[in-house]
Amino acid sequence: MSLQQTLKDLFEASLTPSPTVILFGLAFCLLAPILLHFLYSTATPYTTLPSVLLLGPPGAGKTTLTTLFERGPQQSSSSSSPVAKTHTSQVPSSVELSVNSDDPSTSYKTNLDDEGATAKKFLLVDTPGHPKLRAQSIAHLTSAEPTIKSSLVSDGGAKSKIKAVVFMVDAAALADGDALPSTAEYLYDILLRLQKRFHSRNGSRAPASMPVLVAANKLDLFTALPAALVKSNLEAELGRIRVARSKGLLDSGVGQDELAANEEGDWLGGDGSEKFSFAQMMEFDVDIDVIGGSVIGDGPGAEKWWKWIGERV
Ligand SMILES: Nc1nc2c(ncn2[C@@H]2O[C@H](COP(=O)(O)OP(=O)(O)OP(=O)(O)O)[C@@H](O)[C@H]2O)c(=O)[nH]1
Ligand SMILES: [Mg+2]
Repeated sequence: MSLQQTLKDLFEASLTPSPTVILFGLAFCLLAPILLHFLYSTATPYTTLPSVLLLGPPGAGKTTLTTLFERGPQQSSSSSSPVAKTHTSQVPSSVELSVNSDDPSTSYKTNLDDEGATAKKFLLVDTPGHPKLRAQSIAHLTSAEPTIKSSLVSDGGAKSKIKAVVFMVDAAALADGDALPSTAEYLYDILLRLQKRFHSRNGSRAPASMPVLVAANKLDLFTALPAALVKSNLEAELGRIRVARSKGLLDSGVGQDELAANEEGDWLGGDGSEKFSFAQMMEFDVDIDVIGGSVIGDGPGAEKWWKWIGERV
């Protein structure tokens, strides 16, 4: 009886206009959204996954690699083909993959659930290589905190932080020289973006370093260039492009002062030396590795790339 009475009194008091009730009501209305916001915003970092951006010219094998990694765990048990038939990509797509967080060198074919290993999830974002669609893919790299927006990622609203870039090239196509200029041009634009990103860091808070893997694909073909030659050919071509671009500016009548100002932005690599090498990009926290492999056929396989990715997500 007394409990009922107290409840009744409380209820009546809460309905009677009094300063205390109004104050409580106001405080609740104002604080609840703020509290909810903080709860939500601190919880999100744990739900967004790190991502790895897969770039490269058309036909390099990006989509083939994506399907290989995606089907990896099922593939060991007698499936007919580890990779899907691909066609020219027109929109980016991403797949959720997981590496063994204790041992990144565990094969992508291993089913981590069966092994009882701790899995670390990440997104592999496959992009189209067509020149008209490149700008969109590269744009993700510019911001100080490079992120992939939700349109690429299946869970709406979330942004995913880019942890590494894989630039895939067709080592067989590079062998006949025709593909070299366009491939190097694409890589030049990517590296220049990363260099600008380094310059645009605000204050002393430098952006985290960005590892780049140049994946020399199709080494199953006997015509393919070995990884070391892919590296030196690309470096030589990148050197030519940077000289050509700065000459183009000189010829177009841009004054020396303007050129000096521009060089900050358009000259790839640190010093003014004639020869370009990937090592020069270390100055901008861009660490480049070149590793050969193959997605299909009887070649070195894709395990080394998987390990490289696993160590960086
Ligand atoms: N021989 C050989 N062929 C490969 C290898 N990887 C991919 N290919 C073939 O290369 C062709 C192009 O592969 P895709 O994965 O569609 O190329 P992509 O990089 O996604 O191309 P875009 O979507 O146009 O940017 C396909 O016919 C693949 O079968 C490889 O390791 N060796
Ligand atoms: Mg594709």
